Amino acid sequence: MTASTKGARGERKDESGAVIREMVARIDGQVVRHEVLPDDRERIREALIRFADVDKLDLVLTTGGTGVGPHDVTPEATRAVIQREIPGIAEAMRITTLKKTRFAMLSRSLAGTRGTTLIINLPGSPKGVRECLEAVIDVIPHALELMK
Ligand code: MTE
Ligand code: CU1
Repeated sequence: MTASTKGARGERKDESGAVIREMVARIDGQVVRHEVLPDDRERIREALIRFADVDKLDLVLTTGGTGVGPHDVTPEATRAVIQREIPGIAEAMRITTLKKTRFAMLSRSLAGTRGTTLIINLPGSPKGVRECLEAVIDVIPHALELMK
């Protein structure tokens, strides 16, 4: 799920979506849904609940809206839907990628579970998505296995 007000209006191409597709293929996963939503806490919250409770997806990766801008609300929407937080996933993304980009400390990304769905926030830039997923992707299959 891409959180981008400009993306939702069709004013910005979604490059992070392609990076997610490529990274998910590394763990033999396949992207079955892709939605671009505006930075709207309620819309994002509703979509996350639907992905978990109705579509019952294994993994939901969000991109964007994790920073400290006035419109960045993805972590708040995620906080409202997860039942169990997995702080280590977000910690690993920040610790690992801080060595490359000091700005990594500005992402407020969260990760957690809702039912059998794992939800992970990623920053908005394609570079950020790649770096953060590289830091955690190999552990995701084991997490999903444990959640069943
Ligand atoms: N993390 C990594 N690994 N690489 C990056 O380039 N960009 C940072 C940070 N996390 C970045 C990153 C920047 S510049 C910002 S402002 C925050 O993520 C929040 O980005 P977002 O609001 O697009 O989610
Ligand atoms: Cu930034």
